[in-house]
Amino acid sequence: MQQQVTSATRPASLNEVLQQVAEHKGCGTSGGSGKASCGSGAGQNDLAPAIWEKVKNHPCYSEEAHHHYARMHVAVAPACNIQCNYCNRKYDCANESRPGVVSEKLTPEQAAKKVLAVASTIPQMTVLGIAGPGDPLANPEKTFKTFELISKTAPDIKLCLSTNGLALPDHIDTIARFNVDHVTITINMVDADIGRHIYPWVYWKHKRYVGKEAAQLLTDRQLLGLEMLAARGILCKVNSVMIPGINDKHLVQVNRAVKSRGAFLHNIMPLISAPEHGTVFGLNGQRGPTAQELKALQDSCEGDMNMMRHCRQCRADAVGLLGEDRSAEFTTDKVMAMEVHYDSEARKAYQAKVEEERAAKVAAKQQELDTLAGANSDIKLLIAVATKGSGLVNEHFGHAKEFQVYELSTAGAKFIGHRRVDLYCQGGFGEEDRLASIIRAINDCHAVFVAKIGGCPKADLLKAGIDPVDQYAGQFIEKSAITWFKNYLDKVGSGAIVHQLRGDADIRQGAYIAA
Ligand code: CLF
Ligand code: SF4
Repeated sequence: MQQQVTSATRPASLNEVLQQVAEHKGCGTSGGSGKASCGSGAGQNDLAPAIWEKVKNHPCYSEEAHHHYARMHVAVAPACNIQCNYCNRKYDCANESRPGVVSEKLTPEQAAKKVLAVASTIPQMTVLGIAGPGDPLANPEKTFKTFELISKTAPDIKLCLSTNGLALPDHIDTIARFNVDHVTITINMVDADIGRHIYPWVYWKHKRYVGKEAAQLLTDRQLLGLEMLAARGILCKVNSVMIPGINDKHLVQVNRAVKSRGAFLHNIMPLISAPEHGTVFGLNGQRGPTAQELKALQDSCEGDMNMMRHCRQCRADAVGLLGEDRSAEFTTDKVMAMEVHYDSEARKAYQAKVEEERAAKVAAKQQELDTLAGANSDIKLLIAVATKGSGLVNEHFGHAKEFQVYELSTAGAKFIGHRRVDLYCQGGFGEEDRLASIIRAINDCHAVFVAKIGGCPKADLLKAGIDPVDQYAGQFIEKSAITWFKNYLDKVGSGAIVHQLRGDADIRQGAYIAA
């Protein structure tokens, strides 16, 4: 029989963690506070110091950090102990970005060398995650051997793990022993009647379970594992895949269930489903959510819990800032040929510079925000931003592979997601079909901020009602957005323009096509 952990039997530290989470949650309800501080957007002043220390340079646990710090995954865990209807790990395309996809599988020793090579080349790489391509805890020897090697050679790198949770309760002690301070569990349901439509089978203790029994076993193990992690003070994030018609309404209940068990952050991601992926959902035509459906669900959960909105649904061998992929620079052949000098002092010095830039960004935003104080308007609107990172408007429209989306209101500029797009610029000329798909991807936005843009796309964007804004090239995103928004409100106030609502936008489902 499984061990049951209840609030009465919870160790004191779980209650402490729940208390800390509850206390910093005060920032969570949207609007009003004047700070874009909800959920993973929480900053230094919103979190208990011990928690801030853990999240401040983790690009997934802190929205602010994801503009500055990178993560990498090593694909040491090929096997899985369950089947999800949205997963097919046979698919392997270097241009594809979605979970479960990798170009090469590594041994722990190869992985350890790769981590040192990346850390030496990308000093802002602060987190090593193991996220597949199968389930890390269905491959415990390889996973923990990798952590052991890295904790010895590069102790400044945070260790992170992402699991389906089935085997999690069996590995809590080992996770704690290796100082793995961040664990993600993918929880798509807490009701087996819903779960049986997502999981055809699970394999546990040498036995295959199917149907409702499989889903019940999985949810029991996931929630138990979550409580056990929280009891150890290990920060736990829950990922949920939003599957319209199957678990979309139910995810509000999942949100409450994981919050009450001590989860730090909830990340609701759109289902990626296309026939060419060969997944059950892809082949049976199961659709993913639209941008508005996803945002409405995230907004409805935000009152109850910290929400992550900057997830890029990474490959299991991703390298770089979230949203960029540098894995091609670190293939096994290249890494094995590299002479690596791991210099933790140089990394520290670089990261100190990053912190200076980050502090300047926060100060600039706050200064601009202060000038909005007292503004009285119910207007909320979205803008899209082309950026290469560092929180700056520093990417050309035609070179953008994604746009970051911010919601502007009198409370400030709040990051609410990103839209991946195919490159418009094809080496000297623009591709008309791609422009149409980019416009559909940001169709819910009033403006797009870019470092530079050509005449043709500018005209088409204007025709679609999206204002192409290039006067903030090289400047901080949030400060620029607030300045632009004040100007927008002035124009509405003076009658120069009429504020209009925008329509919905597409979340791109197909494979990522690199130019
Ligand atoms: Fe990797 Fe996951 Fe750790 Fe991040 S990713 S194991 S917590 S270091 Fe991050 Fe990628 Fe989203 Fe995962 S953006 S898929 S949430
Ligand atoms: Fe695929 Fe992960 Fe589900 Fe396993 S747990 S089937 S690797 S998505």
